[in-house]
Amino acid sequence: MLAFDATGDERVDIAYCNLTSNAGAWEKDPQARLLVQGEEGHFTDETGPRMPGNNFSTYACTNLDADDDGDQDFILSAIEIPGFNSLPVRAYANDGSGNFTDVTEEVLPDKAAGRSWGTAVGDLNGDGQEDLFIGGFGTQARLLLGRASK
Ligand SMILES: [Ca+2]
Ligand SMILES: [Ca+2]
Ligand SMILES: [Ca+2]
Repeated sequence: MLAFDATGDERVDIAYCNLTSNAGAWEKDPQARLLVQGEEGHFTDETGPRMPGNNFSTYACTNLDADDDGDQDFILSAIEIPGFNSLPVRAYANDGSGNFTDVTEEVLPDKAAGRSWGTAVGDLNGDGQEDLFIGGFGTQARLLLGRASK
């Protein structure tokens, strides 16, 4: 679960990702969800209009400003369940108002696939760009170095 301002109104929102089950049968909807904070601290589930639909399960998610445009984007470590199969890590770009679009194919290398597990963000090579580490369960862990946008 993540708490960050997705919508750009300086109120913290809540995003979370889900597994349908612990590698067993389909049990619950694994849709990643976004709860938007309104006035007086009330949260509304705005997943439908704001988030891409997903049937994959997600072990972990993280937020970072991946495209350097000042808003927080979203990374999901996706796994196919039932089964326990590798999938590409997903990247969702924020339009600045908290509407997310799946931009995986444009921004992540093909090799960013696996049974992805926990994720962490930090500038590991000291170039000022955030980098992304993706753990793997029985598959290769990945380190993706951020590049400055042109
Ligand atoms: Ca907000
Ligand atoms: Ca951004
Ligand atoms: Ca870096």
